[in-house]
Amino acid sequence: MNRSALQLIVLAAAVVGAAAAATVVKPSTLKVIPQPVLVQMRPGSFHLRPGMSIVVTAGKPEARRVGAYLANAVAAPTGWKWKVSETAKPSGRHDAIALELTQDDGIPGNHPEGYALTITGHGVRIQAATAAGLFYGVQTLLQLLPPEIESSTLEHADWNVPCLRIADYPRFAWRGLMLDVSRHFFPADFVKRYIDRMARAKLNLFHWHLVDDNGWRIEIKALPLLTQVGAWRAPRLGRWGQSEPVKDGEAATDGGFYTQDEIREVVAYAKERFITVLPEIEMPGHSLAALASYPELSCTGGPFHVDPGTSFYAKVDNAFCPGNEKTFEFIDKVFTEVARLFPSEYVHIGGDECYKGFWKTCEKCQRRMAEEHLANEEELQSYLVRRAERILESKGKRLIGWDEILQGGLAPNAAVMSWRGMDGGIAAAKMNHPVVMSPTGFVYLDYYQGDPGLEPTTFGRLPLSTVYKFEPVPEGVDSRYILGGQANLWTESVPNTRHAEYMTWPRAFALAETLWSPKTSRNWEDFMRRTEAQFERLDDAQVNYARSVYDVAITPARDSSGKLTLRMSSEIGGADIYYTIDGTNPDSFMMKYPGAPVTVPEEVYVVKAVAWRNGKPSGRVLSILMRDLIARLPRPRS
Ligand code: TNX
Repeated sequence: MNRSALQLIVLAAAVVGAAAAATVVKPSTLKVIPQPVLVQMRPGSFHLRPGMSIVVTAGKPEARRVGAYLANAVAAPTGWKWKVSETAKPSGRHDAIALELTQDDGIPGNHPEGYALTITGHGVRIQAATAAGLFYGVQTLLQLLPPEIESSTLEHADWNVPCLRIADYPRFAWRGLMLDVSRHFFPADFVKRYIDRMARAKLNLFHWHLVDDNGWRIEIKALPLLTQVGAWRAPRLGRWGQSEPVKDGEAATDGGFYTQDEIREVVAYAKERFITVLPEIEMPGHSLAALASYPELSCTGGPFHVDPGTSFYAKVDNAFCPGNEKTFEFIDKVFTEVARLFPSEYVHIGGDECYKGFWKTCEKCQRRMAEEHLANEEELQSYLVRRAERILESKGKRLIGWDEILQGGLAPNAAVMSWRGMDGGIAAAKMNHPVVMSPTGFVYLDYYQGDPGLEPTTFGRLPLSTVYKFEPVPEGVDSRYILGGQANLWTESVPNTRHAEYMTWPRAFALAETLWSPKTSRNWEDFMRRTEAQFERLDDAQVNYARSVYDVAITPARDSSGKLTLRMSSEIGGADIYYTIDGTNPDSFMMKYPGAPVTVPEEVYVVKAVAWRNGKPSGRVLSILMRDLIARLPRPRS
């Protein structure tokens, strides 16, 4: 039995013992995400009032800040002014919210992020060994309040919280979410709101993908062209990847960047929410925005344009030249400023999808390979990553990169973020390197979350239920090397902030639960019940989210006799699917999908389907032309 399982049992025994007299109500009445480790409902409730006090452990500014955060969260919708005060032992107080920093045995599992939340008829008590633990207790408390807590308009609040005891701590220390701000730029205010929502879900790592081929988004004072040139591109409205190349003399008007002041603000804002900001500075590939600014760092010399969403891979040189010493001077300058701006232990150097074709014909690269006895271009990439690691280490940082940094040999102390499945992570863990699992098949938030016939154009497929099956620790791997997991929102097909939210929620709820809650507590139906409750909270918070779970998805196939069959599904439980093949709109009087694939004649022009639940349509009507369904069939092998 592993240590945390043992701790859980010891803890469960302690809590159950202490509460022997209490009536145990099923925890399924709560709507908290991620599911806490242990919940014990008790009879009664505690009434919240405008003039209450938050009492925190004396002499601990970090606890005071958590108290202020709670007071602000409650003030936003209610106008209540809860005062924060200090005392040596907050937990004795009646009629207050006590936030107690303590090393007592009652703290769940010796986990640095653990907390115990106790609500009685007399008050609320959160105990934790760290301010982070207190903060997570506050997050749970906020989720016990009605959805209106998320609103920013003044409400008349008459709020009770149920008596209970919760003991809780995370399964993984790295609970990440990545936002790509290069493919599309999102302003700092939005980034803060994004961080707010992460905090609610107890996610604690914000990976900021700050540079790529399509825009350099971080001010580097020693290299001003990065933002004067690299942050701007020609505007395009067409489909990403099919845009027209930049024309001669065309103005680069689309883009933006964060000033260092804005970066510091976001980092501080995240810190108040116990979220680490991990900056990513991509190299050696995905670097067209940097090369448009400083073309002398490429093998071919340019000139280059910041890419506006064309198909340029392998046609335009977008990698730094590792044969050129100036490349390393550039990296040093960038990392000097990045290391000062971000307190995070790690800096992410990208490392993925580097096209190495131009290195093959570059004199400097070939000379470097001969001098350094590098057998191939993969090893040349490794050479660059190792030097990047030494530069970072000289500035007190550690390196993390996408799993391609394994090609040609892993840098000595590097951590690996595994995106092309889990294999890279498994290989790195077996070499005793730290790993963050972030596989496309489970956590790529840029993929379609419902039927492509209903969703804004993108690619891939990642329904909510698949995210909920994410398991970061593969069999046979020592779990000590798996720091945790992360979902990634790449934004090629995400042109605005509303859509960034739509792609994130509710899938990031599923992510949060897989990374925080015990593996054994996973329960899709219960998760959906709680997710539906979270939708109301997001409505109040005016955060966009996808309701794709209520829609129908259709998967075509051919049966053994070659006939076309359609499988129809809805992710939400308890739904019936109705469909038509005559072009009319489906309702509950139309054909009911029998639960197994149906055969449909190919002369049909259009198929329409909708899910019904509780006597009403639950989602949107999916309408697909037969020829588009046929185009979805796997191509026969020739
Ligand atoms: C691969 S994941 C990439 C990104 C793209 C993404 C689209 C990774 C390390 N590289 O540059 O945006 O696919 O899904």
